[in-house]
Amino acid sequence: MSKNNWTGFVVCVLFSGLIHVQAQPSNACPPYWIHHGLSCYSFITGLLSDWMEAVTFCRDVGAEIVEIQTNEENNFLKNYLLHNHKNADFWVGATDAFEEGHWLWISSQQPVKFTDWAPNEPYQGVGFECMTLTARHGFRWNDENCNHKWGFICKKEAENGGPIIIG
Ligand SMILES: [Ca+2]
Ligand SMILES: [Ca+2]
Repeated sequence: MSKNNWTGFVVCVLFSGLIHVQAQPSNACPPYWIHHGLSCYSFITGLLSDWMEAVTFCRDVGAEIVEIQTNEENNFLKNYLLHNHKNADFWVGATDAFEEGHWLWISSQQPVKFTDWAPNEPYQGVGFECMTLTARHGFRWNDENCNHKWGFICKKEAENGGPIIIG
């Protein structure tokens, strides 16, 4: 690498770092919400709720119960729970209450496409219409009786979460 190329490389790396820092502003999420990608997440553990209460709570705070769209987002949630809340299950926003076996994300009404069901799940069928991330299987997915009381995860868009173009 010539001296000029090397200088360009260093400047490029520094510039990338600058963009990365500015794409994650500290005010993107409210206090106690976790910023990841373009979203903010709140892991509610102090208010054990049935699934419908969890849906309502998230809407009341201007969010939605979490909808998991990608493997990358799913891994973020699993890793966060494994490091911070490893002994309890958490409600997420999918249900097959409308048609047994047809799982929908409640916030967007879209069918669940990407999946990460735990071994032998979904298992119980009728009467088990709501989804948890289950601690028993490293926070992979489980169909659960909607009346159980668990913590839950709310999600909303981050403020200024998109990349900022400099220059
Ligand atoms: Ca079911
Ligand atoms: Ca199950």
